[in-house]
Amino acid sequence: MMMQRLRRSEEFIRFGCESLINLRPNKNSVPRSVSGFVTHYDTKGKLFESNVGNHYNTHRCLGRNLGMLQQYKCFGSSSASQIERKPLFSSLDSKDVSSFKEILGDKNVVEDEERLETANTDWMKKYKGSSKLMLLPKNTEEVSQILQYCDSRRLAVVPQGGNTGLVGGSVPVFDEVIINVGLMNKVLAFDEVSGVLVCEAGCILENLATFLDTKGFIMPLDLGAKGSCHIGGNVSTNAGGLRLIRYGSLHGTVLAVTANGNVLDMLGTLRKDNTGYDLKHLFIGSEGSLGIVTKVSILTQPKLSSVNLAFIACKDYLSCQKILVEAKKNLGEILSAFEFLDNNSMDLVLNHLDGVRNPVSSTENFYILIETTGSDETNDREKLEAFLLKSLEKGLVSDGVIAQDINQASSFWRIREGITEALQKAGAVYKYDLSLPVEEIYNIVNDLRRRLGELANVMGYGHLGDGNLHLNISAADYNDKLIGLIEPYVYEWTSKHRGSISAEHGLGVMKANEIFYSKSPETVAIMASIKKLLDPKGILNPYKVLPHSLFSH
Ligand code: FAD
Ligand code: 2HG
Ligand code: ZN
Repeated sequence: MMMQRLRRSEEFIRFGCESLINLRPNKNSVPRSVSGFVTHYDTKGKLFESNVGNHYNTHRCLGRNLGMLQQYKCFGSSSASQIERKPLFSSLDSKDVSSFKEILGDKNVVEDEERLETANTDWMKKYKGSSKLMLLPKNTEEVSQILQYCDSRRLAVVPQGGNTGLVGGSVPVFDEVIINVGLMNKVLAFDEVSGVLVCEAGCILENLATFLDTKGFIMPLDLGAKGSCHIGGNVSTNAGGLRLIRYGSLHGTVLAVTANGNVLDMLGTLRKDNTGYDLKHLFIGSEGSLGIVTKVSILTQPKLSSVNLAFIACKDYLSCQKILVEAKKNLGEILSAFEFLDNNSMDLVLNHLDGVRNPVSSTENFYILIETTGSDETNDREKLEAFLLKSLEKGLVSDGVIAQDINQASSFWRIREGITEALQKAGAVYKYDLSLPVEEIYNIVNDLRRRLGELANVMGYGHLGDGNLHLNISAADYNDKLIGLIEPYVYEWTSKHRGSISAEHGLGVMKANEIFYSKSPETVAIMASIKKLLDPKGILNPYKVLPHSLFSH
């Protein structure tokens, strides 16, 4: 009877698919042309020009360098709204530029204003520094030489990858020298027996995926920014993404990184190596505050022949939770993604992205994407179908479709992966990336909705299978009233429920001062000691990750 119901509704469609994974939106899904705004301040820190993009006229950005005042106002941060440029850092002079040219050659020392404008501005166009120099090293040795020089002159630096970070970590706060590793983009080795890939840090994630595809392998991580982000940036942020539920975090998959100042060569390809402390883990997720990752060795996975993707609708959050529990039990060995979005997120995508439509016929409160990856086409497909039928029978699912070809699968993924882009287009966005117990995840969305009322549109979506909520608040503009209602409320709420205020995006400049909501003072003190050990002069990505007050000298 249930099968008849499905056939009648024509919602669940049988399909066999060789490899959807390759045909997910594979063009750069990171638009570089998101309309933004630029706000300038005069030397007294007074706003004198607010420009650009339609609805942004009255906006202020979350982070801004206040010119000669050498202060940085963070509207997005409740506890420390002003950051001072540390006077102990030197200012760049012409001798420095000449020295860098000697190391890198003229071409790779960038002073061009237009290129610097781009490199100084983050993907969201919220954070903007005023660096006068970008360096483009070509190998580890050059990175080492640059860092040694900067250290000797006490010039602050910002390591930069694809600049897709969402917490203001990849751009300068003041005049830090940008070190972009984009020219270090070679695949160095691939072992088809072990699946270990060794490559330079500046390889674009999607290029690595394309390379591996020719070898019959896949990367263990995948994210919406894959067309721009670098593997070095991924390692440095410990990026999570869409497949963490299946392949685990980069702490498990990255075998070694090489970090600089002094060259720490930890580029092993062994899966097992218990000779003392495993220092590479310090560089995974340290957001460029301890060293520059120049090479990565990563365990990749064989590409399996059967990938299936379902897009389903649910009435309530409790049903989403139950489906997750059931999916882990019934699809465990083939489950490769479990993502969710609420109806506000769906509406946003439908309103702001071209060519997107809701694949299910009815509007519901929640939508879930379930992807399976396995090696038995018939069995895997039947398994997923049976699972969905059972969920429908139990009343957990109200509607759903299984992609019947690669284009459909791409269009389903486009909805989930397109939310960040749609948010950018919608106006000002306040972004929170939280880990919470799964049963609590939607309570914070509801609480915040009640708290903000008509002032803003609150969206909840994310990696439900990993307990990771992306809480996004979309509003007409950035304003102090709204931020005062959101922060520290969101951080306190998260802390009370023993969650993390940064599940996968890092702390950057946005949350450096908020670390205590998720880490004890003792833990932070040890982190600060490690920072002092590896970066005694504090030149690597200052003002990021750790509270500014810890590094006043
Ligand atoms: P950047 O943004 O350039 O830098 C990020 C941080 O790493 C900075 O602190 C920088 O200083 C440091 N860094 C960069 N390269 C190096 C290096 N070689 N050595 C040392 N430090 C370095 N993130 C997720 O976790 N999951 C997602 O699903 C996800 N989806 C996204 C979707 C979109 C549309 C966008 C725009 C972003 C998304 N992100 C996601 C955030 C971002 O893409 C990731 O954090 C990514 O790992 C950043 O890589 P990047 O090369 O762009 O690094
Ligand atoms: C995602 O999962 C990314 O889509 C971005 O981590 C989340 O925009 C966001 O808040
Ligand atoms: Zn995410």
